[in-house]
Amino acid sequence: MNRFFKISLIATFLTGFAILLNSCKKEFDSPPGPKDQNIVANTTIADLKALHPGNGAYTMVNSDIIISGVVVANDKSGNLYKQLYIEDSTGGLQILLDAASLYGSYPIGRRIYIKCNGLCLSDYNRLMALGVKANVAGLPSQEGIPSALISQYVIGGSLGNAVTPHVVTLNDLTTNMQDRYLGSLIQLEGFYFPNLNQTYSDTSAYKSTQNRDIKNCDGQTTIIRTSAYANFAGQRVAQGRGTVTAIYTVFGNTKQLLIRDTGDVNFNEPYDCPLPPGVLFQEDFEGQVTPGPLVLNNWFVGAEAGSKTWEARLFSSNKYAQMSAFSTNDASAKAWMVTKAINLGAFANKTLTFETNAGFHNGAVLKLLISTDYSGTGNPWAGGVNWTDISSQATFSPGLPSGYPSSFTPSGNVSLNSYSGTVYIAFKYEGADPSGSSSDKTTTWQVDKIKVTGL
Ligand SMILES: [Ca+2]
Ligand SMILES: [Ca+2]
Repeated sequence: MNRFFKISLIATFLTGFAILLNSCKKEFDSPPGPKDQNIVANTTIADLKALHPGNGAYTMVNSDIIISGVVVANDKSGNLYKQLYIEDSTGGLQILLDAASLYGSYPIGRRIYIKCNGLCLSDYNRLMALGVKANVAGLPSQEGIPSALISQYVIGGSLGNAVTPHVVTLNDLTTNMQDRYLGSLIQLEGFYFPNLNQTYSDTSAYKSTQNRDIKNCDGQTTIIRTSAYANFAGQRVAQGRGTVTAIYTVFGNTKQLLIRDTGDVNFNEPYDCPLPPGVLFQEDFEGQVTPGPLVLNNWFVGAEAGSKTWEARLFSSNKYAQMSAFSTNDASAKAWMVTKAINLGAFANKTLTFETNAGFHNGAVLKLLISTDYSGTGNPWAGGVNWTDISSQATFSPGLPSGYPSSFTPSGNVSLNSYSGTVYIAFKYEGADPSGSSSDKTTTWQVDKIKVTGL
């Protein structure tokens, strides 16, 4: 072994030892990644936001304000573009940065410091952001901090800081521009998508941003707003009920939630809301998108004859199911709307109620049917499925030959005491629109507030 080789062997050994020591030290002494810089925030996010009066003004920061916050949302999924949301213990704020793939430098959980002197606060329909003031086509505009200047204003700190959403109710969120939760990561519990048959955003070439209603079992509704450029835009919305984590934003007086990706939608509980005591089934159609097809889990809606069937409609802030053969030119119109399975249990007194309204009444019939042997799927008119006509037990709208009665007609109590176990209730429309009008039976029948109780 020559001298040179011996030295290099020792050097290799020492280097290896040093690396070993170094990695041990890292493991025990400091978390991975960069440390917080030698910089101290002197202003809270809430105090910075309080400088901005609103109304789309451009509020220049002219003093050495430094804020610090942890990244709670970035552009990783594409739902946000050229922006971050950061939070400290007082509030959240949208930060505009004129650069793409920000998530590489600013992952969720990274602390950042922002030297605000020279930056500009403004709001877009009351959602506040921090950026720069620019002139676009001769008009003032708030824009992202130019990418070449980002390092002058934004200082990256430690990674892996805890990001915990604020668990709130919809009533906790106001559209006041200084609302503590605006721009912050919040979590709402007990929500679901009333229309399950949709994607998170636009999948067409137009790529328009889309609002999707979510609803809770108290009947409150809010919006999840998603860019068509989000990588989950084409995914079908979550099919259950549960918690949603999101950045709380506003557009004027409208509350809007921005999810970071579909991992923020934990709708893992059963879809249907728990029913009040004594209620075995109820449907008021308020979750429907109108006008449009009825979208109801495990119901059957379809035409036995003719081209039309029951659909969702809205009038005077009330949604309901509607069927009319008017203007179909169908010689026969038979349309079924069958509920999902209703378990009558062992109650002694079981009662069905509903409401109807009949417009332009010229003889089309609405029948109320019940079955104990329908399977819950497939054509309810198929051979072997038995339906009992219990229409005579209910009161139906008297209808008007022209226009509509001023209100729905309650059915009265329809006793289901002779039934037990699982039943299906069907509303069957029977009409016709043959050539000419003398034999038309094209009444518009509307059904709402179907309810079965057991006591
Ligand atoms: Ca209704
Ligand atoms: Ca006709």
